[in-house]
Formats: sequence, structure tokens, C-alpha cells
Amino acid sequence: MTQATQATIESILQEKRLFAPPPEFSQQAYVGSFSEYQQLYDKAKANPEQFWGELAEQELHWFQKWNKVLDWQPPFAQWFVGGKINISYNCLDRHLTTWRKNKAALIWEGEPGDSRTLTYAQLHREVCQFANAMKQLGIKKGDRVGIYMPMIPEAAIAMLACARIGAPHSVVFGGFSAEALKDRLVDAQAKLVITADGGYRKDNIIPLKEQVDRALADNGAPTVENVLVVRRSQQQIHMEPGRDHWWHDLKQEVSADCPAEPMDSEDVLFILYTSGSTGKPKGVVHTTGGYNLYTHMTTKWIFDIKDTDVYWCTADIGWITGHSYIIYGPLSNGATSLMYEGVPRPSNPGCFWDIVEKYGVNIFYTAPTAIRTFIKMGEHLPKARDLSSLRLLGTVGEPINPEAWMWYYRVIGGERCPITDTWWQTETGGHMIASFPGAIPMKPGSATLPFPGVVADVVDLDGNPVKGEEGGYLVIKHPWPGMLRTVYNNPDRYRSTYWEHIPPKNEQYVYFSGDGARKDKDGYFWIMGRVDDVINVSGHRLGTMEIESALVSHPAVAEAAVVGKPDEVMGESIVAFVTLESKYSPSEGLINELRQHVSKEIGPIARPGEIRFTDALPKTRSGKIMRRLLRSIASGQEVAGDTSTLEDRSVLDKLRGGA
Ligand code: 6R9
Repeated sequence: MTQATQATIESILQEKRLFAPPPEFSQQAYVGSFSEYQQLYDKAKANPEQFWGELAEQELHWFQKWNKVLDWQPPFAQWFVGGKINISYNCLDRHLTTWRKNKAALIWEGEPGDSRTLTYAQLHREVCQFANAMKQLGIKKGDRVGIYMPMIPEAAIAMLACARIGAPHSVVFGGFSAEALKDRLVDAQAKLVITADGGYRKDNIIPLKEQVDRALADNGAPTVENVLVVRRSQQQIHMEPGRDHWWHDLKQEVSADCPAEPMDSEDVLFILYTSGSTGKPKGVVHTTGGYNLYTHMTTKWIFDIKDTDVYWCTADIGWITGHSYIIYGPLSNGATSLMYEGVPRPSNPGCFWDIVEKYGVNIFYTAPTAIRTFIKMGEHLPKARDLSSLRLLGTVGEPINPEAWMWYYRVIGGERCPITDTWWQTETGGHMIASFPGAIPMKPGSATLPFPGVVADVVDLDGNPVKGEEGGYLVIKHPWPGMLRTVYNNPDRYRSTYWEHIPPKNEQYVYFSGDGARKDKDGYFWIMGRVDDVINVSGHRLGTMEIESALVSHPAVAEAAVVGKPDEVMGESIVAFVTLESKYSPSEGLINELRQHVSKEIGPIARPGEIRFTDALPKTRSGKIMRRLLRSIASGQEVAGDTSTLEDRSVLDKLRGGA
């Protein structure tokens, strides 16, 4: 394990504070005591199929009931086999026959200060029209659709419209470059791309349509036949005749009647690309029935969401958190979900608190990196606003350091709101380890206990549980409804990455999360961060391989090694060690050029914070770059541990000398 990981273990071990759920919260909560949580957990453990089957029946609408809850042919699972369901129906239509018809489904706030509210009836209408527009462009059940959008209601509308007609969506974060977009469209063999002219981000306009044009230039993504463009930023864009269509034009022609397609439980709902330790990003595949149930139940119990709540998750829909906890989970519950286009920025550092006050937000879900940024900006910003509407806080994306937790609890939550620290992943679909806010006592920095039906453990590389409170690998030992089903077009990669990393014994497969963790004497989980070559920058997963490949694609670069360095605000920052082709020599200009190059290849989030030139990289005799050493050097620490496998020791001395 890395130096950084060891440091985390130590600092966390000293954490002894315990916070009971506030009694006022517990009294009104769905799950209001530890024993109720324990009962649910025990029930799910004793008979997972019965547990999930009962909930599926009570909580969701099915066109046709399943005949088997779980079919587990390790490592391939099918949930609710034979069932027919549509998640857009569960998120929209079923609320229309209740009083919720005219309740706000989405409250949207734009970065420049414009806003819109869509009731369930209005959202349903828009989704039906959007679905019909896609049909008009030839999209049928099973066709993949790329979505490259700013955070505007049409992003949610497009996703729900895809789900409605059974066209799997693949959302690509609007901050990704044209190159990254192209790779994902090609891998998913997308037939249609949905985008906008531009989107607002930090007071600039991101030219989304221009990026799409670049991705599609020279037949870059040959399966793409049409582009559907939503008007947002009003700037001039090129519209390719025959290929590009304005949404507001098509909207005039289509009907608002579009029945939801009864989907098989196991039909693909979406593909979402995420970074792995090696190679290209993986297309994580989620299917319909199990994902619907899992995001529904976790939203209901972990956010304790009620009809009177205004719920706000600050994620972008380009990430899994946006999929599960801005769109599907909240809307399936008939909740009011707030969506914000902007982020805190120098021109508006207090914007989050303005929004909490303006809409009376009750449940607020954000990331540790945001919390650390708020700490730096100072307490005066949240203190200047009325945050008394808040009743529950959540965090996700990376381990939260106990001091950031305490600040969040005190300054934002006024010491009255429980905090639910939710550990989960793109692959898990929904929360896996997280506190039930009315039931589980909180320890700052711990994601606490697993969700009912989740059998989590900490093991060594042979799959044996570690002793006592030692650190090890976080694994899941039983399938759960929200789990990924495969890696798109790559079942072998699914098998080897997730289920064979820890070798299965007697057909007992365990899911390898890629995270290190520790379990304390109360059974609480303490997540220690990634154990693979994944860097977590502000809660965004980036593979070191991807950034290295981007660097090496520049003509000046011979070889590159990328590592993470602990960063107070971002969690980790990116440090790249680069050797140059002989014709080139190090310069400030080249550093800027390389940073720009990575930004173009992957996106601004992958831009290295630091680039260091070196004559050679430290390697093992078998030629593997010793990232462990580079990590120590990057963070200015002494190189500890075994260096005997190093091929050329002088490389290390030169690097230390600040080559
Ligand atoms: C939901 C999401 C997953 C990785 C995961 C872990 C880290 C997420 C965390 C957390 C500690 C938490 N992570 N939540 N670490 N405590 N509450 O972030 O998905 O983008 O796939 O990232 O994020 O390292 O493995 P994804």
C-alpha cells in the first residue's frame, strides 16, 4: 500500500469521537433506531432474495412480475429475472395519478441566475416529447445514445427519455475533451449524440457543440448518425445539414404522448465510463430493474427523503452520483430534486449557501473536496445565510478527513444535522456503506456500516479476513441489485478486474472494490482510498495510465509516469514525471504546453498540477515503473521501503536532487 494510505490509517486510528443521531431526527425517520437498522440488516442477510423481492413489490411499479429474484452464475448476476419494468415510468408516470402530479420534480438554478421549476406533470410531458424526437431521428430500443450536456433540465430530460424508449444512455461529463468524448462514443457505438450549444462553467461558456463537431470530424465516431442540440448559451455554432437538429425545432413537431416501453429487468439502462488502473476507461453497464430498486431504497433510507423535502445533490450528471442521486433515486421516490448548473467560483463563492437559503434546502449532499474548499473560503460565507432549513447532510467521493467532517457538522449543519458519509462507486450503482441518519451513531471519517443486503469485509490478497483492526482490501461478498452487470463489450475485463483479483475459492466469488479499508471493533468501516493506480482528484477518478498515454502522445515526450500527491483541497493532485525526446529540452513553455495537451486529450480535470522533467524513471528490473518511489518523491517524503528491485539506483538520487 502507498505511503499516503499508511498516513491515512494512522490519522484515522486516533479518531474516537462518536455522535448519536439527534433524537428529533430519529423520531421522524423511516429507520429511527439502531435496532431497526439491525433488524433490516439481519433480515437481508438471512434471506436476501426475500428481502429484495418484498421491497421490489412494495416500492416499484412492474408491468410484469419477475419469476426469480436472483440468478447468480458467478460472476454474472441477473436480478428480477423475467420482470418487466420501466424506470422512467417509476420516476414519472406513477406519480401523475397522485397529488404529486403538480409537485416540483426538478428545481433548476442556472449559473447566470436564471431558474426553472418543472412539476412531475411538466417533466413527464417534456420527457415524452424528447423521446418522440429521438424516435423521429431513428432511435429504437437498444440503440446507444451519447449525452454531452451542461447541467440543465434537458440533461435529465434526455436521460429519462432514453430510459423511456429503452435506448441505453452514455453520459459523458461536459468537462471532458473532444478526444475523450470520441473514445467513449466509439466504444459505446453511439447512434445519436445529445448536446447543447454551450454550457456555463465558472463564468465561461464551454463550447460543447464545437467539441462534438471535433469528436465527429473525419468520421471520428462513424456510428453517430445524428446530433440533437439544445439551445442554452445562445452563441453561434455550426449546424451540419442532415446531421444536426435543434431540439426546439423538433419539439414543435412531436406529440407529448409516448408510453413507456416495458423493459426486461436486465435490459441495459446505461453505460458509464470510469477510470481503471490500466488501459482505457471501462464502460460500466447498469441494467434496469435492480438499479431502479437499489437507487430507490438507498435514497429513501440513507437520505430519509420525505415528500416535504427539498433535496440537493451538487454532483454533475456526468458522474454516477448525478445519475443515481439527482435523477433516478430521488424521482423514483417522488421527491423534489434540485439541480444547479454552477459551482462555487471566485465571482460567487457563496452561491451554494444562497441556493440553500433561496429554496429552503433540507437535504444537502456534496463532496469532501467541496467542503475543504468552503473551509478555505471561510465561515463568514455560510454564516451570512440562513441555513436553518437543513436537516441532513451527506458526503461522497473520497474519504472525508475528521476535521473537515467536524467543520461540516458545526458550520453547515449547526450541530443539529446528522451527516451520512456514503461509500460507493460507479460500479456499485448506489450507496454500499453509509450511515442510516436516524439510526447509526456517527464517527467522523467513517462511512459506518453496510446497507442491508451488502456483505462487506476487509481481506488480504488471498481473500482471508484480516486480523483485528488491520488494514486490507475492501470487498463485497454477495451480489446486490445495483451492481454493475459487466464491462461493455468486455466480459473478460469485468471478470478479471472485479471478481478474480481476489482468487475465488470453491466458487465463492468476491467483488474487489479497489479501495483499502479497515474495520474497527464496532464493525465500522474506515475507507483508506484507492490501492490501484487511480488518482482521486476532487472526487473524480482518473487513471494514471490515461494521463500517461496523453502525455506520451505529445511529440516531445519519451516516457511519463503519473502519481498522486496529497492535496489539502483536492484530496490528491497530479504530478507527472516526464522524460523528453532528445531533440527537446526542459522549459517553462514546454510545461505549459504539456499541461494544455493533457487538457485537450482528456479534459481540464486531468491537467497535471506539476510536471517534473527527469533523465530517467525509476524502474524495476522487469521494467515496471516504481510509482511508490515517485509518490514519495512527489510529496517530498524520504523514500522508505524496499528499493532493492530498482534497476539503477542513480536515477533515484538524481530525482531526489530535484532533477
Ligand atoms: C460514488 C463515486 C469511487 C471511488 C471509491 C473510493 C472513493 C467514494 C467515498 C470514497 C471514501 C467515501 N469514494 N465515496 N472514499 N469515503 N464516502 O464517487 O463513484 O466516481 O466511481 O468513485 O471514490 O475510492 O472507490 P466513483
